[in-house]
Order: sequence, then C-alpha cells, then structure tokens
Amino acid sequence: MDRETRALAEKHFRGLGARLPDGVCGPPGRVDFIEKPDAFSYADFFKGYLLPNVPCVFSSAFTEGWGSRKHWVTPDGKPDLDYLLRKYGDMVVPVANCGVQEYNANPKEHMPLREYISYWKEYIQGNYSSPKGCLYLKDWHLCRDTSVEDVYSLPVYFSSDWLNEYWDAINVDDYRFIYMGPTGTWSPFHADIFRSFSWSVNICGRKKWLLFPPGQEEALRDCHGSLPYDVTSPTLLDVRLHPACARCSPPLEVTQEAGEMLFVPSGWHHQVHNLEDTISINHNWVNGCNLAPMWHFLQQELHAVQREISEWRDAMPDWHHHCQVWPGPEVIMKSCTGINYKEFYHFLKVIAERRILTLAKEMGAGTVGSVGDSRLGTQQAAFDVSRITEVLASLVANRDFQRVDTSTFSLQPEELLQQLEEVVTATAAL
Ligand SMILES: O=C(O)CCC(=O)C(=O)O
Ligand SMILES: [Fe+2]
Repeated sequence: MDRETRALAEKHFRGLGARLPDGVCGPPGRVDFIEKPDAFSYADFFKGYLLPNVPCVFSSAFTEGWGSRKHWVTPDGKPDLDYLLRKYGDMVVPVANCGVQEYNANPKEHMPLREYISYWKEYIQGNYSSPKGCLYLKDWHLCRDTSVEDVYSLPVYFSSDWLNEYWDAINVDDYRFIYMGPTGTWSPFHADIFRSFSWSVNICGRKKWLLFPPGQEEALRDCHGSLPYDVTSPTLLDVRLHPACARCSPPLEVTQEAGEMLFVPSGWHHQVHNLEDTISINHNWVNGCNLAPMWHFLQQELHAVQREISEWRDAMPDWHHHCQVWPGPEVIMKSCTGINYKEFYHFLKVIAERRILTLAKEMGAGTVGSVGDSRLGTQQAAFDVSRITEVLASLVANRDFQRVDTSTFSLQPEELLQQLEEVVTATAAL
C-alpha cells in the first residue's frame, strides 16, 4: 500500500466515524471486468473495490500460471476426475445434498474423495441424475489437510487476510476452500461468515452468481422475518408470503467463466449456481476494511443469543436452578457463531502484535521486515493498526465484553489499546 492510498483509506473511515456504511443501497448496475494484470495495481483494487465494498471480476489472465488450471482440467476443459482421484482419492471431503433443505442450508456428510468422484461419474452417465440426489463437494479445506504447492498462489489483491493469518499463527484452522460439483449443484442464499469478503476462482466450468448489496436482503424476508433459501423460488412473488419483495431491486447477475476470479464484498448476500461441471477455489477473508462490520455482526449474534436465553428464562419457573448448569452466552455464541468476544479479542491481539513488530522494525533498526504478507509494506501495517485501534476501543467500551473474565489474558485489553494508540501517534507522519 502506498502513502496516498493509506491517507485516503484513513479519511474514508474517519468520515464514517463509528457508524457502518449506510444500510440499504441499490446495486451499482453492473460488475466491472478487470482485463489486464499489468495495468491493475493493489492500490487500484483497494481504492476502486475493497474500500467502496463493490464486486468485480478479474479475467482469466490473472490465474494463467496456476498449477490447478493445468493439472486438474482435461484438454477439453472438463474436471480431470482421474487426476484428482490419483492425487487426493483417500482424503475425506464434506459433501452437501443440494436437493434437501435443512434450515437455510443443505445437510452435509463426509466421504473419501474417491467415493464422491465415482458418484460424479455415475451422475454424468445417468444424464445428470442419480438416486443419491444432487451432491456438491463444498468447503473442503485442502490447504489445511495437505501441502498444495503448485495448485494456486494467493493474488496480491486478497493478501491482506487477517482471518487466515490468525488461524495460521495459532495453527488451528483456515478459511481456504475447494468446491466441486456437476452442473446443477448450487449454494443457497447467504452472506459469508462473520461478514467476511470472499474471492472465488473457477479452475474449470462456469458459475452464475446472484449478488445483493448489503441491506437489500431485508426486503426478501418472509412474513415471519426469515431470509429465503432460494431467491429464484416463485414463492417470492407471493406478496402474502414476502410482503416487501416488490421493493427489492433485482440482483446483480454475474456469469463467471473458467479461470476468472470474482471479488465478493462484505455483507453482500448471494446465491451461486454451477452452470457446468465446475471446480473452484475460494477464501474468506477479513481485514481493516471489513473489521467494523465483523464486530457489528458479532454484537448482533450475541444479542440474538441473549434474546433466546431470556425467552427460555421467562418460560421456565426454576430458571435459577438451570442457570447453574447451563452454558452462558459466551459459550453458546462460540458454538453457534464459531467465535465469541474472548476469541475476537485474541484475534485482534494476534494481528495487532504482528503489525506493531513490523512497524517497530521499520522505524527502529531501519530493517525493513514485515509480518503478515510482506508484499503490502509499512503503510498497510500502519493502516491496519489504526483500524484495530478503533474497533478495540469499541470492544473495550462494550458492556458485554466488560463481563468477560480477562484475568487469564496475557495482555489486558486496556493495555493493548494504549500501546496501539501510541503506535498510531508515532506512525501518523510515516
Ligand atoms: O461457489 C459456491 O457454490 C459458493 C461460493 C460462495 O458462496 C463464496 O465464495 O462466497
Ligand atoms: Fe458465499
């Protein structure tokens, strides 16, 4: 990141103050197509798409050298199922049944990749039908489970990725996924975990994306307040079931071709259909640009848990007896949302400490070094620190966070906040 981009970004967030970008907005009309890698810098992406939180598609030239585009695809552009079988056949993968609705998702089971590939071959032979239904291999953590050298490389545009940096640092998990499935497999309407961004590259095949800007999903709720499972369902036209649907603008529709890369902004609900036998790679990622929406989302999640608990409490005369044995909101939130306030603080702390180290090296001994993605440099580290400082200040002031037992924390939140404020002052003129 260069100085001018950092100045612009910090001004952008100062302008927003503590509030989030305005809720409902109409779709931008069309999605930009970025043709040439040489003519498109990180700063261009940051200023044009990441900061304003709008989608874009990158041409297949951006993924030209990827090993997976060579090895996972047959000369006629189909998934090379035999190659995948030879290379990864024994690995256990998650598989969703697209024909069965469970809440607003599909039930998943686990099976060896060899079993999924033999299903896929049968499905093609059976003219795209099978008594087993329409099965979609989703959310396969290939990178976590094996070495993926020569499969793909992280595009610089998506390299400020604190979520994967955090999981890598504590060696627990990741948000790097493989999707593969025949024509007709699809992902129901959703927004990504923690209001993260995602990027998605088709290794082969084509996808149709229906994208709704943040806030538009409100008009799609049914008369009980639930979001739809399938936005293409004719039931959405029934005004008794979906009273506000007429107010919703049509989604942005993107057809993503083989090799192309799509940037999905934060909080945009979407639904995805594979138009051909398709393999894709995607990451979910969070950084300074969507940290505040992530924090806002976590507050909403905790409030939902608290509401649920209080409904149970009101319905149960001997609540105080149960209270002793039942888990508290932090525990429930961790199991429902995947992260609670305590872990969110730990996430901020891990990233903050890495950025403070980068900046100290830069300003102290004069050594240029960077923790995180070294392609992004000092200005990015300074920007990251300013974003963490703002969100940490809000976390520290939060009543629910003040109830969390921090006695075992290696660094007290107030102390970290003070350290960060000092770094912000020291790096203002960099
Ligand atoms: O490709 C799919 O089926 C879903 C991908 C997705 O939802 C995402 O990348 O955010
Ligand atoms: Fe998604």
